Amino acid sequence: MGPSALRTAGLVSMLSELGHEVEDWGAVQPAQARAVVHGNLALKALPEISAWTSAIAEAAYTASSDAMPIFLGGDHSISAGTVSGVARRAAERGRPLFVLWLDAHPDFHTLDTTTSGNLHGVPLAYASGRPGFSGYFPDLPTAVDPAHVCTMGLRSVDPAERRALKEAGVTVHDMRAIDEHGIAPLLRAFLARVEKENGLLHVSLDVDFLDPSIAPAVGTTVPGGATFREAHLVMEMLSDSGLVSSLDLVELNPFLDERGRTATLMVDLTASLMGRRIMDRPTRSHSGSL
Ligand code: B3U
Ligand code: MN
Ligand code: MN
Repeated sequence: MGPSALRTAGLVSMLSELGHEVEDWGAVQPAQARAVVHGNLALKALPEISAWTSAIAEAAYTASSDAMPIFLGGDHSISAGTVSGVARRAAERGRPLFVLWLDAHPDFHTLDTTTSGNLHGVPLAYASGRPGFSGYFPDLPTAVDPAHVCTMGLRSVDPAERRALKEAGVTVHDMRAIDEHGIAPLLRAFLARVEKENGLLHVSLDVDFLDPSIAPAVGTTVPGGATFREAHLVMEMLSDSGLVSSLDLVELNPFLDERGRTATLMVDLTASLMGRRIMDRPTRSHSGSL
């Protein structure tokens, strides 16, 4: 229902009005699921999600050949496919792929460490080549270097994830860091790295990055999330950078929404990322004269 709600909230017409040429590719069809059995009996829908991951990775690879794909979820497990698909494309182009993960959670569990068994908790670990996926998820053509991953907005991290994030060297800007430093300098530093290394940038926006008071339509609300203004600022800075090459909009559950306000906010945030401005000049995101 998430993709339908984003379409109903005007995603396509908004993009067209901003001057972008849009092709709606509709729904990806999953590959045939095959029996996959894992020792962690908590895992939910492993054969289905594994099959979806290969179909989504293929679609992401194809769509990123000469366009900027926007992937609509659905569960954040789709990003196992989207990130691995665009990583394969980036590698082919000889460009490093960077990932900005905007989420209350790092989604950095392996199949062995998740206790909830919810596979929306594993996509970043899979795409960055953490061990234990082989034989259960599709073979990864190209892993994202964890040193190229930046998570922002974290406020719910399981102990196994905390250890793995440190060990892998993922950049973590949790809510405390955002409160202490402000979101702009943290993002600016990451974007400077992407630019310096001539990278491509995949942005994965989980609805629960946002504070539940402005974005109630998600199954896993966590208090203390990004504000309306922080979220728009992030999107505007990403837009100014010109570095974003693909985007996920995930975890929207319209069943939990209030008159479509979360879907509308996700579309408006996408508009900021795709060029909408308050005034008809780019927001100054660097120090200099005002
Ligand atoms: N880390 C917990 C909670 C969670 C992760 N992603 C979401 N929730 N949306 C887990 O279940 O893996
Ligand atoms: Mn997530
Ligand atoms: Mn989340």
